[in-house]
Amino acid sequence: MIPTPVRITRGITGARWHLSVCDEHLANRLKSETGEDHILIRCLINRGLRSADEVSDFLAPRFDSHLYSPNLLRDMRTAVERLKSAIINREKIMIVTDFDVDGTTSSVILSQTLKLLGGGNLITCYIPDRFSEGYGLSTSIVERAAADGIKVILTADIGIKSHVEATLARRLGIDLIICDHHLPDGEDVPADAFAVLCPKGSSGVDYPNKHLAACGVSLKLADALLNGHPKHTAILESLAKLTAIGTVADMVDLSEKENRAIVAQGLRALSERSTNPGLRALLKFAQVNGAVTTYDIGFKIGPRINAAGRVAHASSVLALFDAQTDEEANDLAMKLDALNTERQQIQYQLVDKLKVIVESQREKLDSVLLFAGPESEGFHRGVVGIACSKIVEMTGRPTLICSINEQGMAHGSARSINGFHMVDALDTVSDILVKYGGHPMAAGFTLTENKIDEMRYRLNSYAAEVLEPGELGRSLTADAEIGINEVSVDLVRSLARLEPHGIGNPVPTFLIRNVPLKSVQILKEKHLKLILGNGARTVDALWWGASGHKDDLADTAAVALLCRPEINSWNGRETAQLKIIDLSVE
Ligand SMILES: [Mn+2]
Repeated sequence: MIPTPVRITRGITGARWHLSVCDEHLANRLKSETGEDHILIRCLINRGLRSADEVSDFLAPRFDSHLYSPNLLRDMRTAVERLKSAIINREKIMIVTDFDVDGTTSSVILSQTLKLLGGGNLITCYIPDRFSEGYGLSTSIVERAAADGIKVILTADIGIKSHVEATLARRLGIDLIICDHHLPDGEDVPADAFAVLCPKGSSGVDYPNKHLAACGVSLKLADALLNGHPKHTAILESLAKLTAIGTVADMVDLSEKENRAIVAQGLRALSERSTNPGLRALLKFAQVNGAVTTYDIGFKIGPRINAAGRVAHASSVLALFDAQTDEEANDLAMKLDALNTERQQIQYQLVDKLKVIVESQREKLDSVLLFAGPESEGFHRGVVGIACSKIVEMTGRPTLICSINEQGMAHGSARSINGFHMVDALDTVSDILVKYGGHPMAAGFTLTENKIDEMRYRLNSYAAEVLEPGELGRSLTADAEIGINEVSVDLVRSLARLEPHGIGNPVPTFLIRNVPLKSVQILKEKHLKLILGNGARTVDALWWGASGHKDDLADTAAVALLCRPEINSWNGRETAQLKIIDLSVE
């Protein structure tokens, strides 16, 4: 879907506006084949759907039938046999995972499953320390495991590039089983690994879902391990809770059928009272009540789990999910909550500091932004990645932030925009980098402090070659243009069937043009409330944090909006209102 610019090219916030182009022929066909509303159909087409079957699967995600067979992952049978024989022969198993949400939820999914199969005291879980050990499996972890008599190492969210470690493990008599989702096309898996479960590359050729998170791969392994277990279905439905948390937090594509089924089931199960004291305590401290949404995971649950690995150690997350009593769980959840508050403060201070710099350079901002500073001045290694995302959101420019330690080494994170492949960009400066890696949209890198200015200069020269000026800056895309008269409670209900939202399936946004503006008022000193329409039927529109735009709307007769319809419940009565994303005076 190629979004085209609309006649109004910029909103009042400075963002460029686009409207998705619709294949009318396809829309008419799907509408007649499915009987669904035409606005909903347009949103579904924008999310990549092309057939009536895809539409019905999307609108009704099913955990019992939308999951693929775990055996489509090459090596699944080998991995299952080895883990089962380890349990029968009482061999020690060590689970090693990443310190983020995807990694920690994988650790809990795998250890709970192996315990259900009788692995109880054979299992240890290990998470490398972000600061002292860094990402991934290392030779020292493998050596320590061998010294401890470990016979099987099971990794999740790490390991796919651990060629040296796999060879070492084999030499030390350890079987390495890897659950990962980071294999780039054309690259081989570690030849000495005992089994590799990965939906991508050579090991995932037969697996249809290329967007499985590592916790999703872990769920597939659990599915295969528990095959024949009397409570197989109930256990998997329950494990979907943690899988949904890891899947949403890892920002994989949620328009994919299998991911959608996992997340929908997980949200359903999370909304019921959990039997796990740790999960109950986590939801309580995160103030998540009632029907849990992907927003709750992304903004309340995920950050609390991540905070441990960002400012302390991720092992406290494992302890939380292992807690046997509410008292123990509450203590641990409170600790995570405090770590999250600490992380937030460090992050807010850094982002505020960078915002001031960005504002002061507004007219002559670099195409690629690169900031660096010492840890002692708030450039904390645990938050530079999140800070990058905030600056990208604000500026629409690829952003890199480095945290410089006392030894003069700069550890950086990078976040990008469409059209600028971050790893390709880092390739062009690889001669001055100590190490780097990542995805098109996000990467990490290390270099010495004295090379930072050169890196900034060279990345901007590269950007001048690959980026058009029009690709920089914030841009917003509407799913469709609708009329103000189409905004109704029924429309909001119909659009709710697109949930759960996330990467690949954003909350739908609409363009409404030429709407009469009846009045504007400020709410709670910060927000704007617009009353739209004329005559008998009016629609309220709320614009959060936009009180500064009130003067721009003086003497305005009509506006164009990029907005999202919502339901306002008041006094038992439901009405449709709009949430404004951006506005333009007509
Ligand atoms: Mn991951």
